[in-house]
Amino acid sequence: LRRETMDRAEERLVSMCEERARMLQEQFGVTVNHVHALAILISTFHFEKFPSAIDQDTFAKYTARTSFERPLLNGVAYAQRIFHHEREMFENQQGWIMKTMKRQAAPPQDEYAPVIFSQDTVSYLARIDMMSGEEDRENILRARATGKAVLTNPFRLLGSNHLGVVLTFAVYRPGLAADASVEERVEATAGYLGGAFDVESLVENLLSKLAGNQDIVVNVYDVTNASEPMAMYGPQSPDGKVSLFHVSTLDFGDPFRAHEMRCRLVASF
Ligand code: WA2
Repeated sequence: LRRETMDRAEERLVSMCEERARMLQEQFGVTVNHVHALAILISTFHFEKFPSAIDQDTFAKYTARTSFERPLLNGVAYAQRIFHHEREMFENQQGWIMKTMKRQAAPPQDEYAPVIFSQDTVSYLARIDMMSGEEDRENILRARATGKAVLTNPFRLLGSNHLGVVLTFAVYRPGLAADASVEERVEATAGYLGGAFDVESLVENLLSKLAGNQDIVVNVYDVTNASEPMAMYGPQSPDGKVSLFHVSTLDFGDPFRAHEMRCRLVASF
């Protein structure tokens, strides 16, 4: 009888964990696809039209109206690639000076990525050189070399201080071949479109709507380095005795990274 109870509980845990993992992966996927389409929108209406058909107001309006397509992002922004020799002219044209993530004047660098368009929900990103943050900088370099969606480590986001990950797509100048080399991609890079998955609050909101939510404890980890899993979501320390445990793999669309969901059943059964 005891064996049977355990078997049934285990079955329930596996199905609840798989349901949550598939739902989270699905929402990640649709969000990544929509940000990809936004990157193409920028290249089409900002770079292939003269003068550009996008300014801060149109970007803010369009991204607010389409935010339902990106349920796990707290907002999107576009950062323009600026070389050091262009900086003075750029700042004069914009009428503002770029700043670092720590809100200081940006020190001289070979190149910069100041945010020129932002959704109102992340207006605090405006004017910030995204290359001044370690995680964002790594994402920018990998995004433009690959032409694919890239994700950062989990880290504390600007604004909310919530645990999350940043998604970045490179925006290329028109005419880049589909089979372009890394050098050609870097050369043709015009800017970066991205946003942050606020995992701490938006995943919580997603999971809280599911039946049986009180009976299961969910953690999500970045396990890119298998020996050093990085916490991405969920309570820090396991509470109480762990009787049943299940791991579901997650695919968030960045082949460089690996993620997994770890579930524990907590209710008495
Ligand atoms: N977006 C939102 N919150 C953040 C953040 C970010 N990056 N970085 C730290 N907190 C404009 O890669 C280009 C968005 C980065 C895109």
